[in-house]
Amino acid sequence: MDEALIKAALAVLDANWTGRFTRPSARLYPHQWSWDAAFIAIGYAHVLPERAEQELRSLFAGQWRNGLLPHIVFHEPSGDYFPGPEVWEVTCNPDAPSNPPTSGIVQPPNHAITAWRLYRHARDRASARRFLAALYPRLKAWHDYLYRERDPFHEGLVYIRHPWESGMDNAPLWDQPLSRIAADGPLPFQRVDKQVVNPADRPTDTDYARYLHLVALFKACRYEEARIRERCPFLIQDVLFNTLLCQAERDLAEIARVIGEDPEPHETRASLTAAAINRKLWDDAHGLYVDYDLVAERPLDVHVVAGFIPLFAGIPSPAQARRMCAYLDSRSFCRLGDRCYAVPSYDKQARGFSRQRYWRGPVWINMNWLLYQGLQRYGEREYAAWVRNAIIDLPRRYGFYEYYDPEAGCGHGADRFSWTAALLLDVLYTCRSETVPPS
Ligand code: 9WN
Repeated sequence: MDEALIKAALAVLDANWTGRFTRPSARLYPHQWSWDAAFIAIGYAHVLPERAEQELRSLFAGQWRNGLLPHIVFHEPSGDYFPGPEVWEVTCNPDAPSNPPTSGIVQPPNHAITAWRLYRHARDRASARRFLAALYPRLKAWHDYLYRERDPFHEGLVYIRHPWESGMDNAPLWDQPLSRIAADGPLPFQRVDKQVVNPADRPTDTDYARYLHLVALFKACRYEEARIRERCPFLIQDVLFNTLLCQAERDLAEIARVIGEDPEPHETRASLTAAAINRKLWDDAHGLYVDYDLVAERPLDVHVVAGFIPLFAGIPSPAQARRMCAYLDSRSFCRLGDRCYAVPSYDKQARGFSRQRYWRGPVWINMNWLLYQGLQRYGEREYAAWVRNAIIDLPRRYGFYEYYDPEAGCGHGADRFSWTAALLLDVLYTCRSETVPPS
């Protein structure tokens, strides 16, 4: 067991802990982000369970009355970040809280997954059950919001309406749908991100102009979903988002069971979503899942690591899973034994692959953590071990970065990045001990 590495990971989390929540990274992301909070709490579960609970409580303090869980909660006025609350102006919608200020979009729903893990790892089950009972109505309202507002055809597939909602901000997935938005002229705003990390790695100014165009549209619609849906040029049924929702519904059913609520509606929705992912998002020609563009009414033929994440929720059949593993183990992603850190975020053979640019090729620890669990679930031991090695080796050799070059290994983006530290802790602890008490 690597005590020094555990200590180093905890030091990163301590440095980013504010007493109420954990910043993803102190300089680049000084507020609380939604899916980061859930990943971070997974790491805390092993060492600081009270902090894990606090992390989720703080996040849900920003939940809207209609159930929307915002992608950023601005607990503290300090901290340079663009776009801040004055850009989002969410209080034009009566469902948004005025305090704490929040953004007006969401991120992938991994929160019930975390809550269920906290319970499974808890030493004090009675106290963990009380925590679950308090959180359950909020988690339920969050999922209800998604199925009610974001699934207009009642397919079991919810849409995202901004690239930031995917968590994979400038993945090549969005190039085509975003090209529908005209973005000319100089930017009327100052980007802070380009002063903190290498601007060449970040999304371009044109990307940002399009991101901001969407925010302006949401404000013009006063964040009313029906109006947004009518006018938004970007509506995508995303594989990763729906996969996490499916697993989150399964875990919410487990939570419901433990606290004496009805698990059945959650199980029904999980099955509906799993079936819809298989029916509509499976790409049989290549052996992975792809997103669906609701505006153009066609699949997005772009192969990213998210296309393999349905393994995490047990969605593919064993035959599909074998095909997915063969594709992972190819020149497009990372062949077992090659000089390559598993697994790049984008097809290495595709046009526009980059080893350094955000979500356009580098290795992200959160995606590999999800993949690792998925490969284990399907008994793909060898490839799972290969992914696990990357999750441990990259931070050990190069530090706790936001993402890594899949060939050279070196880190990019924000340093002292919280979910890298937290998910590394999870991998080290779950292997060491099987400390999970029997349920
Ligand atoms: C916008 C905080 C977030 C992550 C996202 C990551 C990046 C923000 C940005 O940082 O996005 O939400 O400013 O680039 O892409 O996954 O949640 O770590």
